[in-house]
Amino acid sequence: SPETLPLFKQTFLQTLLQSKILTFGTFTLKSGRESPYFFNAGLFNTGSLLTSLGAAYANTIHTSASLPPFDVVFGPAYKGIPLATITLAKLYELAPEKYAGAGYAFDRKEVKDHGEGGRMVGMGLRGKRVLVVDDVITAGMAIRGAVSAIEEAGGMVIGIVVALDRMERIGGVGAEDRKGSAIMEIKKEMGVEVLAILNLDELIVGVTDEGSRERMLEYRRKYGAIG
Ligand code: OMP
Repeated sequence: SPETLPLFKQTFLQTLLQSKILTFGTFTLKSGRESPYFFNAGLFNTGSLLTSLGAAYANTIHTSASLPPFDVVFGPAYKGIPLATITLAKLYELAPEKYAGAGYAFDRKEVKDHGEGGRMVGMGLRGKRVLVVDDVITAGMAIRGAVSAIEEAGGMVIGIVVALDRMERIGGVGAEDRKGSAIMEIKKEMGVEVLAILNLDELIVGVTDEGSRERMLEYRRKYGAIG
């Protein structure tokens, strides 16, 4: 039942359902898979929703026992930019002493050739431990790009936090050769911690509509990561 989830996850899930950020139906993903549910982070477009989202990221980060210390919260352009800023502001509210010195940064899509120039905005990354904040990881392409940009700027990625881990096997519609998820591969390959506010298993626990839950279970049997 939903009551087995930590309170902040229950609250977050209720917000997702009420605002239709999490919706049920038939959706074609980037991978070509037909998913019975979709998470649309673009709908966090009010002050109230943005505040709940920031609180959920901040709680996930602050209560993690495995995430190493960090100096900068980084959000990849464009969707990661409001995520990084609201998350750092909410972390500061949770524990002002702990996060007083932490900064935020983001990248530009195009390199600026005038004024202060460069690709990065916000706290400098050189020699800093960086936590990346993003929305959804499916195949992990967007995240890999962000990690290279941070390393080029002299930063060291220590972790990644996303709103939703779909826990899917890597590949397209017929990819039965791979067993792990993008998040599992990123953890192994890059040696960084990857956290999610919610994952598919938790969504399934929290979704009370029988039909939607049944279709999510079926989807998990078909495309769920193993291991
Ligand atoms: P990767 O860059 O391949 O990891 O895919 C992440 C992207 O998938 C997101 O930035 C979205 O464009 C898209 N997406 C969602 O936003 N929500 C979902 O529930 C599923 C997807 C998706 O297409 O897999």
